[in-house]
Amino acid sequence: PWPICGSLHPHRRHLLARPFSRTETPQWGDYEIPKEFNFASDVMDHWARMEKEGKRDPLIPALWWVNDKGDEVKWNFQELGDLTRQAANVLTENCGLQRGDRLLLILPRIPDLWLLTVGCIRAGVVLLPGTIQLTARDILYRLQSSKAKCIVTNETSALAVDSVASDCPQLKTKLLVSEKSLDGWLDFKTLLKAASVDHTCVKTKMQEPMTIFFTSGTTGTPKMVLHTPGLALRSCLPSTRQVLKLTSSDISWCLSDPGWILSFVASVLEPWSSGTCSFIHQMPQFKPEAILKTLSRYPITYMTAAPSVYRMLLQLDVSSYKFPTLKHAATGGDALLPEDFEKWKKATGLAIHEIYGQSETGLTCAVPRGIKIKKGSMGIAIPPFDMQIIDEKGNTLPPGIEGEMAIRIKPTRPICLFSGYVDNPEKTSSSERGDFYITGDRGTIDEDGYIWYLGRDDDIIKASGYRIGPSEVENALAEHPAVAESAVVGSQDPLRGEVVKAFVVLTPEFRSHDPDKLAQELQQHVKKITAPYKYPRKGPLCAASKRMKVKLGSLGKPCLPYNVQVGNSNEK
Ligand code: BCO
Repeated sequence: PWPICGSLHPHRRHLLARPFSRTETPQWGDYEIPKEFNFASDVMDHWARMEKEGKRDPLIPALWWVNDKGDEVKWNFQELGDLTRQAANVLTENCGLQRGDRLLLILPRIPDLWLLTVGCIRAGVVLLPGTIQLTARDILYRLQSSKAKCIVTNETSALAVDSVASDCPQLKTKLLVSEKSLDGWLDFKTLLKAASVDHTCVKTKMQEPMTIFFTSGTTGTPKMVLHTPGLALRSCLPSTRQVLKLTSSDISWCLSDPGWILSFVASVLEPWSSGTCSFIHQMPQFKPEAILKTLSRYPITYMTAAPSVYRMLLQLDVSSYKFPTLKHAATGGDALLPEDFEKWKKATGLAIHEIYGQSETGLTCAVPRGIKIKKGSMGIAIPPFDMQIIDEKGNTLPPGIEGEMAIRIKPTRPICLFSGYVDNPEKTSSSERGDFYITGDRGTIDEDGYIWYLGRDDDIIKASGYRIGPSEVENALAEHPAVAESAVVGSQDPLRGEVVKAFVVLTPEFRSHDPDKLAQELQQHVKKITAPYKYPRKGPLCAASKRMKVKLGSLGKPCLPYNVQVGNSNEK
């Protein structure tokens, strides 16, 4: 048995109930750690057996993928079992990967991405997901810092990989997922067809690495967040199941990009641990109308998306669409505004349930289905996490007092919490204080155990559900000859929560340039240097060009509520 980390708040005790029968869902207790756990054999193969035994309808796909061209893929758990065993064989036999080797996976939302994800888990290959927005430079950094032996991508990102691969001596294999072939690249689709369906799944120990997510910090380059199979086991725990209450007849759509932990949790772990169908719509670009049409057209029962997605959907007339099967909406990645909750409820009749988590923590707090919703609160901590609000000395604070949101790690570190930042013990230990892992977020807790998020405790910018380190944008700007100095901050935005705002001091030779054009040039420059989602959407140059006269060299007008005056030291 796993010692309980902290006391369980009375409000959360009902979460320990076990409503599922052993025959239906694999069972582990909230505070039990098995010695070994492999999501592929313990969960995916379990559901394949349930299909064979007639306990899950094999006509309900486990993965249902569609795109804008009308293409469709439907695989049940038995088919996914064979295909992911084949994918595992491609990784070990064709790519020469061994247990513990690292693989960088950069693919759009195509079915192969899910095959390779489970293939890695079967083979014990450590998966490093990356968004398709990564530039050549981002890829270089990830390959070098992780020492990944294999990269898997499509033909678009393959060009970027080839431009940097010579600087990555540890990179042994490049695997292409495409209808075309490329010199120097193995062809995944051909190899998959030829691969055997027989594969012996690795018996993964609980402390072994499973996935690494890159996440931005307040300084420097993104950090590598290491997770063990505990992250996957977490989705099978009784209290976690109470959050979403998914069943094997649900169809769940997560709109997050596969590079992020939200997608890993909500399009792989959560649905498949419950035998639920994971639905994917691949869109070349984010189009709110297309999302509303998909929700109307397909029998989706459950959706998860960042608050900005809901906000963008709400810009349209949502009430003119009918979502006949949708029964649950969830959101994570950022705080949901109470007015968006109200608008969505008015338009669809459904509440939006908040989920709070980070790359380091996975699912941390949530508003489980059926509990009272307190608008503006991200819900209650989900066992085995014991979340508290602490002060700067690591003492827990009483209800209503603002402090840092922290997860208890002593006497026992929850197995589903990350095990540390790879090759960065200083950063790992600086994320701990006393008995707690500190999230970097500020908040309060109320008498019922509901957590109320107040904002970041550091410089990190939370824009559209992305976590952006200001220094990454400042470094990108610094490479443009027009930029003498810059400072990047988060700026409140009605659509995206926050957006990146850059204050730029121009070099003398650019001071006479057209500010509009220069602002656009700087934006394009950042999009090329680093993943485009980080580009500054606001800045004195950009904002000024629309609303006020630009006086080059001036800092602009004071921002309300500040009244900035210039005086000398003798003036009062
Ligand atoms: O604003 P622009 O149109 O000028 O630029 C956009 C894109 O068009 C552009 N872009 C995208 N891919 C590109 C590209 N440019 C060049 N090459 C490419 N390959 O770059 C800008 C990217 O901004 P964006 O990603 O915000 O795009 P967009 O279309 O505005 O999308 C809006 C959202 C809301 C769909 C998007 O921001 C989004 O998906 N947000 C959610 C992020 C998320 O899932 N976060 C969860 C993280 S995990 C976590 O927090 C733990 C929770 C448990």
